[in-house]
Amino acid sequence: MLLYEHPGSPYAQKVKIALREKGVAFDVELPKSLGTGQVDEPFGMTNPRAEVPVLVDGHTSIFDSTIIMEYIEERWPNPPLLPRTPEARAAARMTEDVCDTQYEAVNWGFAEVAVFGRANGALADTLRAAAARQTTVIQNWLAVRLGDAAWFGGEAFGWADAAVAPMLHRSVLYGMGPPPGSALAAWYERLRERASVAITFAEYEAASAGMAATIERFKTGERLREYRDNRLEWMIKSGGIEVVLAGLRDRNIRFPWPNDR
Ligand SMILES: N[C@@H](CCC(=O)N[C@@H](CS)C(=O)NCC(=O)O)C(=O)O
Repeated sequence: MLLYEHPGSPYAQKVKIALREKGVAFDVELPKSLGTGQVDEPFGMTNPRAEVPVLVDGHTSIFDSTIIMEYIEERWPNPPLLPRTPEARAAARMTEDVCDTQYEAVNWGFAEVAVFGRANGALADTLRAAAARQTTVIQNWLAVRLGDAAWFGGEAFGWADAAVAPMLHRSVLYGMGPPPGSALAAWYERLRERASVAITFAEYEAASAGMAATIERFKTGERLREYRDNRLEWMIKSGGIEVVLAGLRDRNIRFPWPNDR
């Protein structure tokens, strides 16, 4: 079992938490071409979008973290991560979908400013403030879904917890965590204690230490940030269309496959 990944990818983190919950052993590989959009090495052949994660299981390779989650659940049913009833399963999938689309885009947009330095001055303030407001909206939505349960699916850790984990963790690292003393903050404390999560977060933190060189590559255009669907939408709706235009001018962003650039 091989997982093409980047330890910082929240989608890869979700999948690693699921594999670890199931007790499935796997190797990890960081594709050399990640961030270029190139599809001409073994990794690229597995995903025309040139995105991680990709799970390779023998002759089968699967891209997109949600499809990988489905595969993991079907291939290793025990312990189950999805709850039993159709209603609860749909609820878990909706939580995952919001995390993968709207929530991830907010964290990504914040990082474009705070980590990758794509905006300064008033524009940076606007984008940071938008990220903070939207984070609160999404965390309030999550707090209602969690209620007073231990986990998003009720008594047992599961699918939705694995999906929320990397997103909320990123918010905390960016200083936008849930209010102290809230049920969501207590969930986060419980979450961090879980072995599957603790290892995955530790790998992310270890990789973050070497980020400076990577950030430079994205400035020079040696690497191209992928401005895709929800991320592109976030930048525009939050007031950052100038960031997109500058990225096109400086040729250090890319749009998703298929494209001519
Ligand atoms: N919908 C995909 C999104 C995956 C994705 O966007 N991965 C990012 C890393 S977080 C990536 O590999 N980007 C490639 C790039 O930036 O060139 C999934 O759920 O797996």
